[in-house]
Amino acid sequence: MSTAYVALGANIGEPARTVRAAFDALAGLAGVRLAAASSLYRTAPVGLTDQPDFINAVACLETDLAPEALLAALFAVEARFGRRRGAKNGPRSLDLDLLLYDDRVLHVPGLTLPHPRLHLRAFVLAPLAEIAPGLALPGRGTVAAWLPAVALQAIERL
Ligand code: PH2
Ligand code: MG
Ligand code: MG
Repeated sequence: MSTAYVALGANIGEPARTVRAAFDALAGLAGVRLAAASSLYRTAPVGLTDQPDFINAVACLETDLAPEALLAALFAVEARFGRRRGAKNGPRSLDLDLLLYDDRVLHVPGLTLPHPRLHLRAFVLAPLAEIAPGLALPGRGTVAAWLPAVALQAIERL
């Protein structure tokens, strides 16, 4: 069994409802157990700022799927929730990003582990710190240690 962390994000439709339903969808995947779910957070959009606020959260999964198979399963859940691939960083009905998979460091087309921007984004770090503050980011220290670096990003726990 491996441990993976997944970021959930949505800002189209009813995002809070979508993120809650997405936790259930993750729990229902074959070969996956939902080990922990963070609170939901309302977060200001990062990157493309002219779009609605996001609802973000993080899930801890225990899985016997390999990273690529888990990523494919995440894409299938996104599609089930009506995800269309539009503008980079633009609005989305549901985004599921694989953040970490054990302490794997991986660079293959379409998948980089750890997620290359996770330590720079409050909308990922705050929910991750809620469920795994002492977790080590391969090569970068703990989740909790990175939190002060993103303290100015607007984010509210629901
Ligand atoms: N996702 C992005 C780009 N910007 N901003 C917030 N607040 N939350 C997100 O999930 C998000 C974002 C690209 O996936
Ligand atoms: Mg994303
Ligand atoms: Mg994504």
